[in-house]
Amino acid sequence: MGFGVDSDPGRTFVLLLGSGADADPVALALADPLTRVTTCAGLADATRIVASARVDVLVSLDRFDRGELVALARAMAVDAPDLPIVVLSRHGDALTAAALGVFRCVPTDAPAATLREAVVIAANAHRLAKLRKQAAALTGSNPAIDTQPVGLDSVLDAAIDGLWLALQPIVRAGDGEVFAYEALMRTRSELLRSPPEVLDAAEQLGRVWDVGRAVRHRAAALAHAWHRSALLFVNLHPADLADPDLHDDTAPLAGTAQTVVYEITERASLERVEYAAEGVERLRRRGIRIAVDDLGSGYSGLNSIARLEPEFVKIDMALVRGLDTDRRRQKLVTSMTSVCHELGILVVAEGIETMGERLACRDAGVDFLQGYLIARPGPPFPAICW
Ligand code: G
Ligand code: MN
Repeated sequence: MGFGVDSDPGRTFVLLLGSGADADPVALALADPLTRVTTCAGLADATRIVASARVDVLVSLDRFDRGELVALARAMAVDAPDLPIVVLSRHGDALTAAALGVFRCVPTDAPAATLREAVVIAANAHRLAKLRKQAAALTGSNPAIDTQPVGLDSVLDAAIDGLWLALQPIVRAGDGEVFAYEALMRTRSELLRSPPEVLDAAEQLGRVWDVGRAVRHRAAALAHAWHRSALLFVNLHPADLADPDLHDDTAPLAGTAQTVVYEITERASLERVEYAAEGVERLRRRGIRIAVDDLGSGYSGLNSIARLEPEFVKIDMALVRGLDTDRRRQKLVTSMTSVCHELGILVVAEGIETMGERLACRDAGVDFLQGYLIARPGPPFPAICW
């Protein structure tokens, strides 16, 4: 097997990273009359081949060293920004792909057809990128956007730039009146689509504060235009509690303490976050209220309630799901709610999708309801639909 020249437009040249043998099972699975596969073992070989021969798609085997893959992805982002990298990974998730700035991740145990399909899509993307460059040259427009390195930092920058807040109403269980809206992070980014993907990327880069600041900046713009009595619930990452900007009197949202409730999730361990309790205390001194989010999602029981003494708790949708048909869940939610009430804490049930769940929440004594049944998150201000 070997590499051809550009006069072979119908063919796809794949460089398989992490394999010393052309008889590698993955190489055999990929090769067909139109797909040429060449193998190479390490970073140095890969860089040399990419520089000297035609390569349309890089495929990295699970055993290709992760550190070398990161180094290669960084180098390719500069030297060959249009060259797609497909990564075989035990955790074939979009996040890994975005984090490495690679084109796509395929789970190691996926069928061969899935990998072949990813390679075909990658090869087409590569063709398209080349054609767009030719078109740009032809029309005299500037193709700079295609040639910028796509490191994780710039992926995150783009996600933060395109960040917006969807609102989801929280209504009173008794009369269905809007009590508050939760601001939910959304992004227009292609690579980091969901909030957890944005936050995971930010965590990897040590840039969680940048995301939190952007969220609060957008939330402040909303809060200042607020002509409603409703409260605004804003999600905090535990690390945000140590951000000086959160506590700065001149920072966004600082002037709207009475309107804002910060949600702190139960999912993360607060013990690992230095200054968490102190951070909450500082917020409270400024009159900001706290909600413990995702209660019952599995992590720390009632511990965070004791530590944070929140004004609200939000019962996780995993507990709400099927509440009307599951006696154990009903007992649990009823007991949780009554303990919270004894502590002076108001209870929100989130993720309500059916009328049965809504009625069961009311029967359990829950104070406020949130979920698709009532309204999906949307641009300000989504209408209630029940
Ligand atoms: O962790 P937190 O509770 O802040 O996350 C809320 C997430 O749940 C948001 O992304 C929101 O879009 C989603 N969500 C809101 N209401 C519902 C619902 O009724 N069903 C489901 N499945 N998801 C919901
Ligand atoms: Mn939340």
